[in-house]
Amino acid sequence: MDLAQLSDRILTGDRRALARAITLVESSRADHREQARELLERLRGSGREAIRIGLSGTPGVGKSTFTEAFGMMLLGQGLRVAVLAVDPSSARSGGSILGDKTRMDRLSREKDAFIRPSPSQSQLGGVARRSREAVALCEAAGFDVVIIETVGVGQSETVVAEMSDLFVLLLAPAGGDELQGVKRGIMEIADLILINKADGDLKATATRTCADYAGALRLLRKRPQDPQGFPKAMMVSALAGTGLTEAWDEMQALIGWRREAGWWERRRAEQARYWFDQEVRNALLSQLETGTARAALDRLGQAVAEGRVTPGAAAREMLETLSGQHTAV
Ligand SMILES: Nc1nc2c(ncn2[C@@H]2O[C@H](COP(=O)(O)OP(=O)(O)OP(=O)(O)O)[C@@H](O)[C@H]2O)c(=O)[nH]1
Ligand SMILES: [Mg+2]
Repeated sequence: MDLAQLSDRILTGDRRALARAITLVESSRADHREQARELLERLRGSGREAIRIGLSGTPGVGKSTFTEAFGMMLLGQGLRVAVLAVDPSSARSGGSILGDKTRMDRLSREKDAFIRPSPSQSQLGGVARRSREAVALCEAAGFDVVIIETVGVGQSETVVAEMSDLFVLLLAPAGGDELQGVKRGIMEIADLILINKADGDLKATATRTCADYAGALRLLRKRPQDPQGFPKAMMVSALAGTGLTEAWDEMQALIGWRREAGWWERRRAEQARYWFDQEVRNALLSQLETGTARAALDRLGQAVAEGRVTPGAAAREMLETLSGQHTAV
């Protein structure tokens, strides 16, 4: 199949073509990169826009269960849903792929849903680009909602937030008054905090946890991209299916307001700039990975260590070496 055919089939919403295209953007082979770029360029003009929801939470908080229940609810409203996982730690990805497949088995059988596990690669930069391009492909394929799931272990939340319109943090009910060690930076990027497992014995604890977070959110600096009452903390039960439509209503209210106020477009424009910047940086860094560059680094590093040349002069020579070589982005 050539790129024109592949792009046509993606535009008709063909999930197999979409899966194939994602495999293409995940490849690091130079000829595949070239094709991936051309494909994305072809699809750029599709004019389709999904609601991109970033979803993060610690292992076991219920991300998969929530995604399945929330996804099924969206399908029930006649929407098409894609789920992409971003998992920067290669050690985890094997297990979580299997886990997600089994836990999202209802959603994965639906023809209006598409589920794609994380590309297995340990470097966050590489995963980020592939995921962002996969999101773009899902949009072109006409999905209404794209859920980008990541396990909350550190930097990956920020990366996911940079490719999302909305960032949702999933938390578990917790006793005591400590805020589950949620980093301030993560709180600051959340648009909606959902306390999951608000059912059975955990209901009372969930109510307290929710109140704690609502209070903590009110103490944060007001963000210009939020209407009154946001960011918000709410209770859900992915297992019992409660609070899901309410959460979706809030997301839509937030999105509606941001569209009206111009924040939606502004944010997307900022994100495009951010990713451009990242691409340039990554490409420059990758120039250090070639054989010639490594040899020069070794040679000059040795010279610096032996005091034969200053670090500054050696760095300058290194950059001259680099500017003499060409590396593909
Ligand atoms: N009581 C209750 N249990 C839940 C709820 N949602 C998820 N669980 C349970 O919590 C456990 C973990 O759920 P998962 O959906 O696998 O959590 P996850 O965040 O995807 O976990 P990782 O993929 O390992 O990061 C499972 O045993 C679920 O059945 C809920 O709303 N209520
Ligand atoms: Mg999971």
